[in-house]
Amino acid sequence: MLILRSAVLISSLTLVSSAFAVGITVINPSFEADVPNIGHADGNYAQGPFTGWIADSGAGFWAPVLGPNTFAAIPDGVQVGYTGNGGVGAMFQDTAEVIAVGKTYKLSVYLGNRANLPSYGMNGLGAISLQDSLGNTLATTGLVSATSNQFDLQTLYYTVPIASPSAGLNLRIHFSSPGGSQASYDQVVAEAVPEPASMAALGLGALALLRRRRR
Ligand SMILES: [Ca+2]
Repeated sequence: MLILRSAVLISSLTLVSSAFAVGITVINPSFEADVPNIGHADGNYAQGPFTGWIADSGAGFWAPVLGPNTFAAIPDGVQVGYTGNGGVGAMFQDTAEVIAVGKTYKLSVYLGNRANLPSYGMNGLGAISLQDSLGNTLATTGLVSATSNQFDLQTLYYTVPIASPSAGLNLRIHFSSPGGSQASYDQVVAEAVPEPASMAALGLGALALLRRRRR
């Protein structure tokens, strides 16, 4: 009987854990909201700020012509974001999430490596970061690149430590490429996930309930 109850408890906790992951709204997460206005054989593009994102002149979004020159496929829709176009490029979005001590944040995004970058003298490096709204980096992939001609999923976690100077500021999603690089991005997903401390508290609470029932 105890074994059965423990199994029920563990599966309940697993359910609680996934139910407690709270989505953080990302505006224009798939880069489909606007129409690119600069013509290019590999796919039209737009540079600078666009819906939901603050981008410098080395970043924006584009609509790749799928195939061996760009990508075999893209994760979602027909457009993707990009950073770097010869020079450095960066874009970011400040979410409505207020950074709180003890919370864990998860960011996932598909990173793309356009196949014909070497023919432009470029590589596919990009960095995916969680920052606070003052631009302090909380967590970063560092410079990474995807498999040529495709998008690979990148995932970042960050748990806010006690006495974090970022507490109370907004959570920022930040993408960048150094000079001589270009990276593409699609399907940005941000979540707050339960931290181990509160999961342990939930576990203790469930255990207390179980003990009371057994009496
Ligand atoms: Ca898209």
